[in-house]
Amino acid sequence: MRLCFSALISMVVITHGQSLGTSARTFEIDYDHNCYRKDGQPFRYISGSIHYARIPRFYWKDRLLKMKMAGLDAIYTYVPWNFHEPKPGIYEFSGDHDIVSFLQLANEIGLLVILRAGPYICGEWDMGGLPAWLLAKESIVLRSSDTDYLHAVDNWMGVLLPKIQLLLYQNGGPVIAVQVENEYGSYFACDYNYLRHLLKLFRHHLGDEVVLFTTDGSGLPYVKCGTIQGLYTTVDFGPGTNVTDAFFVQRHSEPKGPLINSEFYTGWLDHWGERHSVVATERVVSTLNEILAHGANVNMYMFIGGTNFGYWNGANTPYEPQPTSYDYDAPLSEAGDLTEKYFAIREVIKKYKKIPEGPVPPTTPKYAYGEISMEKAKTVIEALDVLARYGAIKSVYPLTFDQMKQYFGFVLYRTTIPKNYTEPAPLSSLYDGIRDRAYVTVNGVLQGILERNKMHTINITGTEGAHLDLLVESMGRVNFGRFNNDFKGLLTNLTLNGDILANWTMYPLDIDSAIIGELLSKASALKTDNIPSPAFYKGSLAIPEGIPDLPQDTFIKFTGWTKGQIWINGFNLGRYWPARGPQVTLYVPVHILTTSQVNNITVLELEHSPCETGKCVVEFVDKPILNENPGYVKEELSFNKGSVL
Ligand code: NDJ
Repeated sequence: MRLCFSALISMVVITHGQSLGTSARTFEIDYDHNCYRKDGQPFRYISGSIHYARIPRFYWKDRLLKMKMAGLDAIYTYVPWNFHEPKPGIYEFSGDHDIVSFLQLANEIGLLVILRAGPYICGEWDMGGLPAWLLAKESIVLRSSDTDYLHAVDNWMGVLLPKIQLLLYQNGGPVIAVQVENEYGSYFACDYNYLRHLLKLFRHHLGDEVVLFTTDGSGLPYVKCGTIQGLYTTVDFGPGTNVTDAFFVQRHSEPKGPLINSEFYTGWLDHWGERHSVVATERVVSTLNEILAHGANVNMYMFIGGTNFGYWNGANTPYEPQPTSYDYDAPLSEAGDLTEKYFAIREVIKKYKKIPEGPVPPTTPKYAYGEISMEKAKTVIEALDVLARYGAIKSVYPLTFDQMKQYFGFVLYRTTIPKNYTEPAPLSSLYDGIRDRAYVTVNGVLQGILERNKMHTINITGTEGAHLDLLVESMGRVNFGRFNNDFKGLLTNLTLNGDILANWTMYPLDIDSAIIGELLSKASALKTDNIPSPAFYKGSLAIPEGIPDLPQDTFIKFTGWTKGQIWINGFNLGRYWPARGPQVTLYVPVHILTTSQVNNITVLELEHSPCETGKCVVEFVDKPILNENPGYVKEELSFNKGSVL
């Protein structure tokens, strides 16, 4: 198998004989020498994955420079469709969503780009990057020739790809190759017409030159359904894999051309309630060395994982949502810190190519601002008038989030208790219909929690006519496998003591706008004392001006809190769930902090805060804790023994 290296020697010979210089920028596959060619020269890339949607724009340059200084030639990055088209025809390409600026920055730093354009991307991202509004058609078959799905894909790619076309390598940009779909061979549909449609669509917008490729697991069944003629097959595999066997699978589909591992796993993903995944550096560098010795192209997934800010995390099935941190035990930590894995990988790369001289950008300093007192502001129910900015929707039986065009976060579902239940009565969700967690209150007092795939029945008491409220939370949509069409909310009826509950009033909540608009204090209802109920807590962090090194990055720790969401100065940092782990701190990037005024902290605690009984504080610390794992324990809900009669 003649590879790039032997081509390199022959190229040196030719160089003496004739001028090879071509001014045109070209990037192509050389099937004769089984390698890429860049500007006519043999070329092999060593790449790392970074997802711009998981790194604040403030830090893009810092992370990309660290990747460059590790010796990387290129980066792989995903384009999450739902990050850019929140509603049909509404596009977001500014600020942290400014993909063009991100790619231009990579170009300026001297990093080439392999763009994973989707439309589906997996990536532990909500619904694998597909927008939830596709589910308005309940029968839609995602990732197929479904005409409504393809219509939406055509529209989206008609907006995205013209931007990318201008950034192709041959047009002066950094984009040397574009991935179509993602591990399609792992999906049940195996719809070649869908792939043919995408190939034609991508060629229409990007032209005939750019390298288009697919990525699939390194198994024959995967490459069978994952690719078609006209899309170059690449594979993915992690440390400890037999490299020869893995590339044999690629060769089954591509007898000639460069060997490419598009996802060499440097770590692995986490799920709430499981131990934090770590992969030993020695295992990573040993297989990396083998891959490079094969003369193959490689992309390290992830080189930096970053953060699932807001509600952006995905989930796997059986339903297991991923946490806010996407640290991935990657060479650069979630906060961009240089790790021993980073330097070990850099040493391996040095064996195969010259790496840039000069300083590696340092790990940014982290500061422990200490404990900040929090105070209960309002319960969700007390703030309903400012949270449900579009009012209420009434229906005999519950509607899903998707039917109400609510794509993330929370909906309050309200009905009344139909008769007196002085003894605990079972409140049940039929057929695992809770998507994904429901915080059940009677007249505002927390009774218990129903949870997808874990807790389908709880006992409640209440008087006839009392408010029975379920605050339903989407914990992230399935990003891998056939259950990608992950509808949210109450998908089935609820029964109380066996009788179906009817006549629901639903309040889709726009919490982020209420917090950004500082509306919580304007909510009409008076706040109650500390009864257990989903509630907002407020605090403020003052960072003095004039201190040379302040502010700095930090991590927020939730000792005594249970589960919820946190905003600082209106920025949604993500979910916290120390009661389940493994992460018990959240990364706070410095750019959301200020010294010019107090930093407003808003916490939505869905279960129990320490304020009910103890120290009502959150703490800013200078080190992350991502591996404390109390695991999943059936919550013994002591307070629902009480009576709300
Ligand atoms: O292409 C996928 C990538 O986006 C391949 N992966 C990666 C895991 O980090 C990531 O999702 C896999 N995902 S294999 C499925 C995991 C099922 C538990």
